[in-house]
Amino acid sequence: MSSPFRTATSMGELEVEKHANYILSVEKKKDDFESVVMEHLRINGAYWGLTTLDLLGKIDEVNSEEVVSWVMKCQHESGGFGGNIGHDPHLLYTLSAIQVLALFDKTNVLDIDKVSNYIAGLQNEDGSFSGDMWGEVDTRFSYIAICSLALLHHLNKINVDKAVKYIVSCKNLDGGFGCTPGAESHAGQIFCCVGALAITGSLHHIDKNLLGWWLCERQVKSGGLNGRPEKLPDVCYSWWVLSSLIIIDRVHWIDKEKLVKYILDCQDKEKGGISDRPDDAVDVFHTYFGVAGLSLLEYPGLKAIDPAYALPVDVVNRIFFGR
Ligand code: GRG
Ligand code: ZN
Repeated sequence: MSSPFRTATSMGELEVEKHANYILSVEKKKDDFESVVMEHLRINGAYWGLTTLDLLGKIDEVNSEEVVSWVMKCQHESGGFGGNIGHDPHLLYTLSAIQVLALFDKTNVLDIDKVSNYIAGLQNEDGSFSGDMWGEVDTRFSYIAICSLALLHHLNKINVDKAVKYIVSCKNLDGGFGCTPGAESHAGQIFCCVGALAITGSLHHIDKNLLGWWLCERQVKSGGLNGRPEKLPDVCYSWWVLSSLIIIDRVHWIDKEKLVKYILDCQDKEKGGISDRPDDAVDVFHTYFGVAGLSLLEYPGLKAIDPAYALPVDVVNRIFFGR
């Protein structure tokens, strides 16, 4: 990969210390606006924040025992996890719980059969997955089920062939994927489908040149990426689009240097944190996607992140290769 960092000084630099302090401070201020808004998805916030800290080399500043004990209190008797203590379980929170435990090498505290039975129980006859007992179906949930079960070494609990068939049925003529069959292609759903196909060894279902073309067209003049045609750029697509391009081996089709500059321009250089667009308010979600995007772009000093599992590569290697 050619280096996107030739003009690093003219682009400014990643404010590593400030972003780490911003994330640590959000964790402490449990009563401010962002925390209240985040109350019902605190476990997702924990995954975004902690993964960012790990990529920045700062995860040791967190008390892992406190986090692990809190995560385990979010588990429901069904085996699934809620977004916070006492909340209803959902696949969205269950993946974050597993990912947070994986970051701390603590998946062994789980009753793996119980969690994986909860996940497998949400597979439908056509191979799709519902997000919870209420039944909404979406390729996001196919990805979450497949990623979670792979991380737990329990993919055999579901019908993988049918799960793949369902995902392929959500493929569109433009090469992209939507949330259900016939739904419009969107970069977020493309990440889910491409990630799930990568994890299950099914990438042959993708027309890489066609999809790569659609994805690289997401780059706009400012260097940022949007999520579908005619939409505004947003730092979070540095993850959804870039991870997909890397998985299908077409990342060299975008201008990496311009994307690095766009992400760096979205930093709050005083207080820390990254926003969706330059000069907007920062939040933990976009700070995670900005740092994860820079990690995918091999920005110096950051840990590498795995584009399919959305976890640092060393964590993924520990899970699959025991090192
Ligand atoms: C582990 C990274 C990771 C993800 C877990 C929840 C999930 C699996 C994936 C979500 C994929 C998804 C649908 C992302 C899109 C999020 C987003 C920015 C939606 C905004 O859509 P619009 O239509 O915005 O409001 P645009 O940008 O199209 O105007
Ligand atoms: Zn966004």
